[in-house]
Amino acid sequence: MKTFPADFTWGTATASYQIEGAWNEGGKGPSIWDAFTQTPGKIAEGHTGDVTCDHYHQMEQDVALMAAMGLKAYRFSIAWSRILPTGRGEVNKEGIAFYSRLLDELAKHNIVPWVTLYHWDLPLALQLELDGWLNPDMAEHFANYARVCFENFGDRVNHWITFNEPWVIAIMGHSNGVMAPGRTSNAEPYLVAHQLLRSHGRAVDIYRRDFQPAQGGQIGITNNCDWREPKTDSPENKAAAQRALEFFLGWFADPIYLGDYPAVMRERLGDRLPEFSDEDRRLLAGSSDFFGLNHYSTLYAEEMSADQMGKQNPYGNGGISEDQDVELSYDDTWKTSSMGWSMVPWGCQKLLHWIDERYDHPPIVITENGCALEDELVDGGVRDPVRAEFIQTYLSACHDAITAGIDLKGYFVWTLLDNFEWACGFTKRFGLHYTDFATGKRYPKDSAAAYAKIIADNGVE
Ligand code: PNW
Repeated sequence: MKTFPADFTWGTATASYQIEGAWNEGGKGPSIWDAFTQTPGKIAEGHTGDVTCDHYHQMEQDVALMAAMGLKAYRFSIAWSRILPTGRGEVNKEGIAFYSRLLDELAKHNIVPWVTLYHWDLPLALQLELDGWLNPDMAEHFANYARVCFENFGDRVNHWITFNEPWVIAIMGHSNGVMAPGRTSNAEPYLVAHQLLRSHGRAVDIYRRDFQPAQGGQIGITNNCDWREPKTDSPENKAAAQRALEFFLGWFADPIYLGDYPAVMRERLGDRLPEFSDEDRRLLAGSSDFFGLNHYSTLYAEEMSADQMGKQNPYGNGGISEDQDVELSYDDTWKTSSMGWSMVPWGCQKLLHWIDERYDHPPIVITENGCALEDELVDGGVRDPVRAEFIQTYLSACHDAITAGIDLKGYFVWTLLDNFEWACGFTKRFGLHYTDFATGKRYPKDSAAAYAKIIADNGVE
């Protein structure tokens, strides 16, 4: 048995748009995801999050599922447009009431809430009126929204995450257009990323000054990063893998931990990469109490050959390919999930070491890890040994990292239950529980029991 530290956090994660439904109920305003999914052609099979898991109406039952697994923590996100229907102005009391009930229900079961303020569902009005994250004024609006959340929920929330995966917002929302608001540009991702970072800095400043002293919680940001393994030992390929990691994670973590964007990004992007003001820099420095990491997969990286340049999908390759000149590939021996993502536990371990070294040993929390499979409901159950093995092997790699001195504090499985998987709609199932979207019923998969056992043992075999 590989036993974890006694205070290790065991959780699952979800996001508002993916599970809540009730898109136009309870005084909620529309978000960019409502508009995006309701636009024909954007989502697989025309699916939307209008209803999805209907968690808005089934919240108590969902907390009961968590309690049945012995979960210690639950990470969820707040829908900004439930709190402020147009993103600013009057607070919607029904929205506050919903999340208050959720927090009280979690408290009843001793499940610790980890609350994400922004998991991609921007109030539509802010997109239409202000151009969303392209607008420098967004920092003020986000900070005001954050303040409303700290005021109303901070008595019960001690773990805040400002943003989920700014990389996805920038690249998939503004470069390849796969995610809302569905823009395609080579310039906008860098501008959007800059405003997301500034907004994070502002919200953290407010929390630290006006709430943290009395409430005593922690605040941070969650970034996503997959591992990039040099395809060969050549200096070019090693440099390519390092460059890919700096364009992926360094882009967002360097300004917080090291004071500015990675030098390699500045070299390659020049004026396309905005500059931080002194004030921004001051607010960003040390603005994360923990290093939130969403990690799913691994690919080989190599220097892009001249004959490949321009032939690749310009927006593919895990970033804007011509900006990083990195070619990515799979190893044929790797298992893949139904997302086509490779399952490589040692990649997770190497990434934890990379973070530990580059950012001077921060406390790390894996705020998402999991896999999508072709699950089938048979006799009210789902046999998903591959998911159980995925979790077990990734946790085993995490344990090795802890043994080697990495300060890993917690792990959240993505996700509690099958839900609306963004552009893939309901075609991809990541849950520990099977959701029958026709009836709204949930069924525990075998992996839910496997994870419950890991939690009960506080360790993996
Ligand atoms: C994360 N990529 O998204 C999100 O935080 C979740 O909402 C989502 O359901 C989950 O992972 C599974 O997709 C990602 O292409 C989306 O690298 C895309 C990527 C990574 C994470």
